[in-house]
Amino acid sequence: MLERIQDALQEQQVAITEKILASRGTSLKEVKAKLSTFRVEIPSWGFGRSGTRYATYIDGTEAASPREKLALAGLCQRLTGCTPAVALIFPWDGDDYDLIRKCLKEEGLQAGAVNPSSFLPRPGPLDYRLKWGSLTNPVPEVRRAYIQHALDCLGIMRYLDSKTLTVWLHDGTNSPGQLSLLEQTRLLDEGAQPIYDALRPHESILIEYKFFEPAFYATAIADWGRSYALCQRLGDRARVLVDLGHHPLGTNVEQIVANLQYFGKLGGFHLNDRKYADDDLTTGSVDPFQLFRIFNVLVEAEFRGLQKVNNVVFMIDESHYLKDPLEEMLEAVDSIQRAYVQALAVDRTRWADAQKEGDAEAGDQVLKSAFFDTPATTILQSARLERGYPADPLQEYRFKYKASAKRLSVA
Ligand code: PSV
Ligand code: MN
Repeated sequence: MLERIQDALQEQQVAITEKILASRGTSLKEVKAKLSTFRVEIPSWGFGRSGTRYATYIDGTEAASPREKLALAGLCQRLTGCTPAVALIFPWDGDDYDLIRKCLKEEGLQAGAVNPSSFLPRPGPLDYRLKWGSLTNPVPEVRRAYIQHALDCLGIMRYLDSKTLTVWLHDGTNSPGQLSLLEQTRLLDEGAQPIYDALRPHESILIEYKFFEPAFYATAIADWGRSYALCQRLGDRARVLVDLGHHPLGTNVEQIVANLQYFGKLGGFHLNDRKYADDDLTTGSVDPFQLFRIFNVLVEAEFRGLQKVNNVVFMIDESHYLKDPLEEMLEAVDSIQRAYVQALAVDRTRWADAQKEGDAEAGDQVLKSAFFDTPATTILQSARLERGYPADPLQEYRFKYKASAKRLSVA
């Protein structure tokens, strides 16, 4: 009886949703078709436990090894159907590339972007001297060793069948006397060239920027302008990577996205949320409206023929300090899909008319109505069920899988 009522209710919700979407110039079929090809890469490091400089609280829900991380990534894909690729970072993910390849295969996953780590000290020339940077390190031996590490990562990429190298450099200075700013920028451009030159035609490099941390005076790639200039100089296969947490507070991130798309240089995203700095919080947990505004630009760019949404690499870059990492990942994926659905439901004709008429109020109402009034939950649930995935992946995980998982006490 209860089931019949639920089915009838769902039918009614779907019928209302069809009407709402039709009134906005689209349809449930179109939105579901877009959703079915939409993919988000999940990071291996996002399944571990992160901490602050005060403590790291291990509670048994985090993965401790590359194998465990990939097992959770596999479960994430089985629950969502939209996270088939895992971004990897070396040497954080170890050096057993055979094991990684085997685990990916066993879990039905692909390798996503490969990140050479510039910041992690290790035996050899990339030791404590990395504190002076990688490509912009004043010591030539360290610079050469980092370039070699990036080239080794290209080799790993090929071995794992990935096509994207993502580069973030922790390089920068903490005081004006540490390194000439002109020297810093010269070393950056010169050092990046041999890495770019080693790419094969079907491979690409995405270059991330961040305005501070760990450098507090002058980060080498501090903003999208510097990343853009570097990519422009390197060539077509270099594009900018926008990490949502890497801007000063108040920055209009969606405008950066629009500019990069207009100039053909948007490569992808590291999705997360933030309140104060590079907080790496769950995507959409603090400011889902910003996420929607970004997706609104992405959908419009596709509409204008500038860049297809599926040509952008969406990656999650979060660090999980409190919650169960897989739960946070599922929450993030849901928020990202939701923002995409809301953006697909923007009435583009009405918005264009409002702009032409100089009616900012009407324009804002179009966007707000897409954000607040789109029945995103109904759309997402019916799209997931249709593809054979659980309607609510987070609840499915909680009640089907997690109940039997072991929990350690807080260490
Ligand atoms: C730097 O803060 C960063 O965003 C880069 O993408 C790193 O690779 C990643 O975080 C490590 O968590
Ligand atoms: Mn990042």
